[in-house]
Amino acid sequence: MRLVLLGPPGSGKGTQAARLKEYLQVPHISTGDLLRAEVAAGSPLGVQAKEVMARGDLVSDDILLGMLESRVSRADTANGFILDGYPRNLAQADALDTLLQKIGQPMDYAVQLEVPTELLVERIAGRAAAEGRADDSPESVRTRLKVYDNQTAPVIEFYRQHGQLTVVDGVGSLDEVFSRLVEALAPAKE
Ligand code: B4P
Repeated sequence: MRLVLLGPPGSGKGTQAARLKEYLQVPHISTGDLLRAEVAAGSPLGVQAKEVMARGDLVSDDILLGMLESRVSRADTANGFILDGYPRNLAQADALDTLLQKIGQPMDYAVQLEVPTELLVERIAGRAAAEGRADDSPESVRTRLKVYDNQTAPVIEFYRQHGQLTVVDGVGSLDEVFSRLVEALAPAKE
């Protein structure tokens, strides 16, 4: 099962991917988590990414693709993976297509979590208070939402045109959203 989770910041991608990995028994690959690990380790890549992430902008496509290629080539992805946070623009969507063709593992699902903007802002404010993530400041959140509208929203259209898009309502409790995802993915689980 190869699944891409799409949606704006705060739509619940990371939250639901953490649950879906248990259900589908495939690894959860979050490009945000991979980048935050590089930042925490102080690697040259992390040093480059830190400022960009704190501003709420996208880290360069080359860095992301290199990171993704090396993660996807690990043995634990033999039965698939859940990709969270990638692709975030059309160039990344094309690069992912090429990568999956190269490894002979086509995409099964692109799932969009749909959540209204007011609720996104509310959820991220909640996380800012609880966890203090560097990119959850109001200014950075405004940038992330703008970047999403300008660069990531076209990716939704890309998957719609390829006939791979499934839209899931992301409003509700964690359990409610998870149940909808399970229902949407049920045919693939059988
Ligand atoms: P990410 O880590 O992907 O951050 P995100 O979009 O905010 O999503 P996340 O998964 O963390 O949050 P979620 O909605 O689950 O990216 C961070 C940065 O990394 C980017 O801005 C960029 O700089 C860089 N980056 C990552 N990938 C990149 C790429 N491909 N190319 C370039 N740059 C890249 O959760 C948010 C909050 O909502 C949580 O507190 C959660 O508890 C809450 N929540 C979720 N579901 C809820 C629900 N149903 N009800 C109530 N609260 C809920």
